[in-house]
Amino acid sequence: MHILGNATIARMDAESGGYGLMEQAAITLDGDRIAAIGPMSALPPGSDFTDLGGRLVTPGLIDCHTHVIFGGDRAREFEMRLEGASYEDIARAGGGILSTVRATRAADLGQMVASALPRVDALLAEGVTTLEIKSGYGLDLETELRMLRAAREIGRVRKVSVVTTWLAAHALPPEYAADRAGYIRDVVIAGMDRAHAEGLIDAVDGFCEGIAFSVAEMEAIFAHARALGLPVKLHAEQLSDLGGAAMAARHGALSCDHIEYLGPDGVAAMAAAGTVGVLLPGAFYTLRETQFPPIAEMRAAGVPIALATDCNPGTSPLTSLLLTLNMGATLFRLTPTECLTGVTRTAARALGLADRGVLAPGLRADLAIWNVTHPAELSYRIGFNPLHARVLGGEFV
Ligand code: DI6
Ligand code: FE
Repeated sequence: MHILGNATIARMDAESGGYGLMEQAAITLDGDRIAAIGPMSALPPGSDFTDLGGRLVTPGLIDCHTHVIFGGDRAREFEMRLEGASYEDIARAGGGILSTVRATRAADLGQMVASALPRVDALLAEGVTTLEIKSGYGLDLETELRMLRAAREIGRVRKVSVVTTWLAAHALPPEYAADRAGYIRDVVIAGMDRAHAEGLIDAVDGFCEGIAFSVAEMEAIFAHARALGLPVKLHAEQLSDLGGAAMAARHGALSCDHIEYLGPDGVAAMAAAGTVGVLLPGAFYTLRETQFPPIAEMRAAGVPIALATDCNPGTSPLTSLLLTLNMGATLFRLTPTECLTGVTRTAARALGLADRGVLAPGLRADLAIWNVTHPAELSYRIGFNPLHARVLGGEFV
């Protein structure tokens, strides 16, 4: 048993509906689990005692939507846009998502891991203990599989739990431009079978948009995923309201992500299914989007709200979950309680993980310990990292 005492503990439990704050408290760890949480006065001082000096303890943070593995970068494209180039100019110069696909295909597994690690390390340095990583920049069978193997490898070489998502339905590669059905059959479905057989897939995702895959195409992909017993989630209503979120909710989706253009039917369907709405303020900011996600409607209907970085080279080159909290508050007017809940309890739910995201006896001992006294400070500051330490599965890292 290891007791962490003299702490302010934000349990983030559903019962409190907020931070579930306890001052002058202690948390007892037993192996990789939380054994007890209570007032200092009630806990007998154990042999293994760490005095946290009044620091704040929260659940380890969870980034539930990232594309952190990719080849190359798009900085030059960013520069060209600011110098006045159009999207077409950039495409002609070899830019856009297909430039990332070319660079990702050219990377072997070691290169994929090595180029992702600085981004992963930036997230871990801010208290992340669970990280979702998607495929989707290979768009051929071997590269999509390699991306998920690289994701698993990141979970071995770093102290973090990695959750993998099959996102072969991200874009149509040029070699299949005239054969959408062929791509879905040969890569999205055949690859899903192979990756699943290798134990590489924790969930299946897709980009449902005019420029990507239709609601009908995604529905067929989801039917296959569900037949394999895999949970689904969707990039939905990011640029337009196609009705993807309602379809995903009918398939029991864990989450629908982006959802700036989500309409009333989508909100109702997500509420009925208990589907989490994952808001991605980094993409909203980068694209200078003006359409806000329907947050008041989601609150009224009881759709749980999560926040994530969407770390990707095109629309959200963001590797800070703390800045994401601040953007959630400042851009979306979420309360600091909603922001922190969105990267703990609700983010865990968006990944289908019932053993974390909350501090309670029996759950995983994944903690973030902060040099602040009140949790609102985590959303309030801009570009400041007050992390003192992370605890992953009961181990200080
Ligand atoms: N939504 C996005 O904003 C990114 N992918 C997605 O599904 C864009 C990806 C890129 O431009 O690299
Ligand atoms: Fe995304």
